Amino acid sequence: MRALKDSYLYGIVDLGYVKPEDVPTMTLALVEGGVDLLQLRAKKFTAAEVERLARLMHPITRDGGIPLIINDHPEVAAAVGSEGVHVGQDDQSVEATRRIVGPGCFVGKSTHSVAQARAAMAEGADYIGFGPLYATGTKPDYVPIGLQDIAEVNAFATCPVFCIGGVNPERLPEIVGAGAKRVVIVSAWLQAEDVRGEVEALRWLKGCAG
Ligand code: TZP
Ligand code: MG
Repeated sequence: MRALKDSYLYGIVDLGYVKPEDVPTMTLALVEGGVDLLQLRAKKFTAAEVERLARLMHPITRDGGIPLIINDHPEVAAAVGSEGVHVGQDDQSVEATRRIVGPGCFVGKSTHSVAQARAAMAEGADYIGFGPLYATGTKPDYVPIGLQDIAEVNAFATCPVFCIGGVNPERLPEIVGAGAKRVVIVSAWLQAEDVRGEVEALRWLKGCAG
């Protein structure tokens, strides 16, 4: 199973872009393309439906040797035995989340500023998302934070930092140039004609580690 510290490309099966019936094929395409982590994000769905979808995804991610991460629903993560769970600034704390999922499940947290990144690390998050770097239709209410703080956050980071929000192949070189080591990509992959090929094309990021 891929370790967080060896993870650079993080994909999300976001039900804002993927129909429920297409979840297994999209999951397979992202896994075969070479994502290191995969999240299920289904904002408008019930916990029961999230659990059903997670149970479809989990055998595929497991066969691919990569962690499945459940957004927003620690009870679902605990029920399906996913490797990770992801919480936002308005969700329960990392500690409260850990009490639900247990020690075998890592906890990631969204952050939108340097101060929030520091706080999430102090709180014991296993990784953080940092963004949105650019304006994005996937999270339309959020103000983009730009690229200027990426290097600072990576410099003090005590856990992996995944830059998120408007990341796409055209922008990746400038994002890496600003100090990013790891990224989350949502719509650029989910809307691609050739999902596998688009993930594969960004595998070079893994070689930039160090
Ligand atoms: N958190 C911060 S930005 C974002 C989330 C979930 C959405 C990223 O999606 P996209 O389509 O890659 O901009
Ligand atoms: Mg949330």
